[in-house]
Amino acid sequence: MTSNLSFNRPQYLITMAEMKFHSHLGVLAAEKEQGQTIVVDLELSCFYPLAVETDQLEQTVNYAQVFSYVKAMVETTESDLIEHLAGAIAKGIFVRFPLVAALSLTIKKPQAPIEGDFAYMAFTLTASREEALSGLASDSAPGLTESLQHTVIISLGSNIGDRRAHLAYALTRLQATPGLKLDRLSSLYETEPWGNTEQAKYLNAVAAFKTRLEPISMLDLCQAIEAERGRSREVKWGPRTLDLDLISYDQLVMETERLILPHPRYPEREFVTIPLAEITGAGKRETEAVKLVKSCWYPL
Ligand code: A4P
Ligand code: MG
Repeated sequence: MTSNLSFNRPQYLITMAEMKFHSHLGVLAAEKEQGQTIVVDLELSCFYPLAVETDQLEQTVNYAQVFSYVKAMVETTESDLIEHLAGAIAKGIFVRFPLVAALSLTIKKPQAPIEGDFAYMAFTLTASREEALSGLASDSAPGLTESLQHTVIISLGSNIGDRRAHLAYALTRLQATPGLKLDRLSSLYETEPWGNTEQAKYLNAVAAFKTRLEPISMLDLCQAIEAERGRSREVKWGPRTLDLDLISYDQLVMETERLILPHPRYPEREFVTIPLAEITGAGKRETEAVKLVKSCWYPL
């Protein structure tokens, strides 16, 4: 299989070649009734998968999950055309697998109902995340950067497992979402637990993103990312693999059942106010409870 992707900086490629499925795809009635073999080749160009360092399956694109998804799509499709099926699979992969930055997908029909000698008929689709998902966003303005007019401040915290890897995963995942761009990031701080003090120390940081997403979509996204790191909500202020709180969204003041802005408790928490002061230009500072660990800890 030859690569259809062109790269202008180091990339990470996952290749899934010659996956064979039985499908009822096709224009002709005979194809729909009897079905035929469909062969799929897939190349996934990824954002940096932390698994390269950590050897953890959840820090890369799990190709077993991608395989199950492609299989389900091909085996249950009601499409007539391989072009249509390819478009649906590509979009579904970007929505489900946030580390996929671009992909090349080829769907082959070795038994296409044509008289003659051939290996297969095929369609190839190559797309980037931004192209594939731009139509799904609330405004589909072509100048994506121009429409990133809001500033959202997010506080990141972790005190279970590989704390730094959890925070880096969250940043990578947020960056990979269309309509969000990392603007400023604080240093990494190690902090004494606040609230419930019978737990391990935290790593904390604060990040500012430019965005066009609505506040509630930001909350949905943050909670989905927490869940991906196995976050469970058992103890209030208790230990957690990953906690993402929305500190502010522009100058917006709002109070709904799910979301309060600015975050109601942040002014009393040094693990937020100290990194926040750093990114808003007040300079770096430390206290007994909030210690600077590393300045450049994630590539901006
Ligand atoms: N919610 C309302 N407004 C917001 C907002 N602005 N951002 C709602 C995020 N969520 C918001 O949050 C409970 C609910 O708050 C959410 O379902 C959302 O709809 P949660 O994260 O599920 O619950 P929680 O984290 O147990 O409670 P809480 O009060 O949000 O705790 P925090 O504020 O997240 O604090 N000590 C140190 N050193 N470092 C830490 O990072 N973190 C915590 C947790 C405790 N102690 C800590 C740290
Ligand atoms: Mg929280």
